[in-house]
Amino acid sequence: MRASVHPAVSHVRNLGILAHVDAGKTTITERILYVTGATYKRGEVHDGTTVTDFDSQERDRGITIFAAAVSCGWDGHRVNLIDTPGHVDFSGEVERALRVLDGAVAVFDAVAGVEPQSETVWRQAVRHGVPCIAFVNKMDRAGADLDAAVGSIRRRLHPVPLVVQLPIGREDGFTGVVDLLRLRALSWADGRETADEGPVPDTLRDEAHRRRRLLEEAVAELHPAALEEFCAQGTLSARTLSAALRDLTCAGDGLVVLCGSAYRNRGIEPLLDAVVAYLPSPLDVPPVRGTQDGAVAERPADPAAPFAALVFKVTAAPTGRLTYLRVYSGTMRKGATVWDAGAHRAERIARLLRVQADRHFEVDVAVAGDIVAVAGPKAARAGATLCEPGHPLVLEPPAAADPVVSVAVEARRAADTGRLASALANLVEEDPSLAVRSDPETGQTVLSGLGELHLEVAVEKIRRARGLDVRTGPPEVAYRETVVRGVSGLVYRHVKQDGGAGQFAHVVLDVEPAGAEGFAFRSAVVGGRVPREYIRAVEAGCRDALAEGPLGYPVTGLRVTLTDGATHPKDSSELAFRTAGRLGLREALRASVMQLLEPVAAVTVTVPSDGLGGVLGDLAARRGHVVDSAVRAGTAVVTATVPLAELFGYASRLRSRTQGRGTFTTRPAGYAPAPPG
Ligand SMILES: Nc1nc2c(ncn2[C@@H]2O[C@H](COP(=O)(O)OP(=O)(O)OP(=O)(O)O)[C@@H](O)[C@H]2O)c(=O)[nH]1
Ligand SMILES: [Mg+2]
Repeated sequence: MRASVHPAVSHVRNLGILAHVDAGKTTITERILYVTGATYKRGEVHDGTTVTDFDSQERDRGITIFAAAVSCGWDGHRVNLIDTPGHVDFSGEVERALRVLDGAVAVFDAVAGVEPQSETVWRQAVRHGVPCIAFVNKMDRAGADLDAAVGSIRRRLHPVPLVVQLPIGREDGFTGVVDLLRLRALSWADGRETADEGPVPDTLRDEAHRRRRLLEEAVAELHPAALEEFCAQGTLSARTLSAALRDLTCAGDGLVVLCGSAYRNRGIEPLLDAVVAYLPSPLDVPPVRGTQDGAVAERPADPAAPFAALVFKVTAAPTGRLTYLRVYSGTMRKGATVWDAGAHRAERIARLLRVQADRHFEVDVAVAGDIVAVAGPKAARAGATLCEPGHPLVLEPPAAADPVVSVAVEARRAADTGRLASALANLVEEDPSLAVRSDPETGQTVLSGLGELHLEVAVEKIRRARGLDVRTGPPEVAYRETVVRGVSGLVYRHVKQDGGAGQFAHVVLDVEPAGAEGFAFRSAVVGGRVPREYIRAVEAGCRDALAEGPLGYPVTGLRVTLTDGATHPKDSSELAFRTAGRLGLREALRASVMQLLEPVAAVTVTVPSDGLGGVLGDLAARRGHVVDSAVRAGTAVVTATVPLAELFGYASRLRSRTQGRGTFTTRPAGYAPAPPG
């Protein structure tokens, strides 16, 4: 790997590999590293030997969980790649990666075409304005069909596909591609590592020319300069085509489509050529924008400009903290002091590292366009901007989705409680789409995230990395109780007169339901029969009684009126009245009709409209109450209130019912009567 050579910024490509789970992103990354000479061995996902799936859980599960950065050289360019996870539970990783990338390769399965998560990551890329090219992978599989895959891309994602290759051979017999720009055949014979280039096979010549023509027409329609040449000459040169494809890609006006079989190492070199030819360099994307003293400021991707970098990832391993940065402008040197503009804190860059998955190579400088890791910063979080001390700038942090799924976590050994707390704090620091809170009512520590697998992986990480014995379970639901029918004129006398200082307090209470109001107290005592300080003591006593009602839960939704009372000249005290308030209300509640309440969440579910019936049925089975449902442009949005106790497992259920297309958000929505029993 040419780690220390610094190519010009125009010769850098920062790109992500994005797709649905299992489309072959990690395999493509692995082949890219192999083809560019960055590795000497071809690793396989199923053997657990790839460079980017280096985490022990990734190897065991055969999926990517964490976005891993690698870099390699191709045709005089440096290609910095981030292999992202495809599983929807890890979309937070994809979001953070997209924030710092200039371009992406969207991978599709040649048999399945556009899959649910391909739609999600496609939309994420569009939202971030990240230009994409497409790679239709697994052309060797039975049922692989480039045209069908392109058709589904057009239908589902709505770009204008610009197919630049024609496959040679089908399925198991897929051996190479015709490059429609140069009209040359590239083939990868079994056992050969590199492509053989030759003339287009006779059997494919007519088809290749026909498709070249289609490509020229499609490009001419989108690109004014190409249209001019096309009108003047009736055709487009390879050079014009290539330049136009680059413009169309960077502007997001067309989608260059290539194909291959990563597993068989076929089609990787042309993919790298396309990355270099069509995807933008850091200079080709708009200057990064941030705020400086409240005003919007731009920084050019220029090594001579003031330094500014965005922290997009932090790993807080016990062996040391690494901060991953995308440098947007300027130059950062080892040993420098930088400024965390959001937190108003200086940080020192002790070491600068170029990242190759789990390996790191020390370098002395990083310049605009680079993605590097640094050791030294102690507090900068994901989303922080590090910049030159004299030129503060705050860049917009990556958006984090709200956690929707929760699990209670507890150390099996009480002695581990402290270690568990610090491990959880580190988890959240590394992955801002996780959240930890301790529930004051149930006493539980609750970990929340984007899905059940997300939480399972997070907890397993603690088990493996820290050797902690952790138990998980459904979070306990915090029930309440309320008054449905109260009592009036309840008399309570608190009298203790056994010599010494006695206690005397006499109260008369009315209790009524108060709906949404938590607790209201007033006094209707006339004639000063109970002095004001004692009335306050009665109120405090009533509040004490709310901690646990006759059903065993905190009490809410009631109004208490002190209607009368009596004092004793010697034995009355605030303490006595407080006790009377507490015991009096307790007795009053026992005499009242009480109702158990459970917490409910407002759930908003978004599904393709054909999944609406299933979603409504499932919500009903969970005792959900639909508040609103609307269908627009093929998408149904349902809002319902659902008891929290019924939401455990909903994320997985919704996904399996909707083939992963359904998403939902939740927020607390108060309490509702719980069914008896
Ligand atoms: N037949 C065939 N299988 C492939 C090809 N590319 C990848 N695979 C297999 O598909 C499976 C998934 O590949 P990965 O590279 O892990 O896919 P991924 O997109 O990284 O998956 P996640 O990171 O979990 O989302 C593995 O078993 C690969 O060996 C291909 O071109 N042809
Ligand atoms: Mg992967």
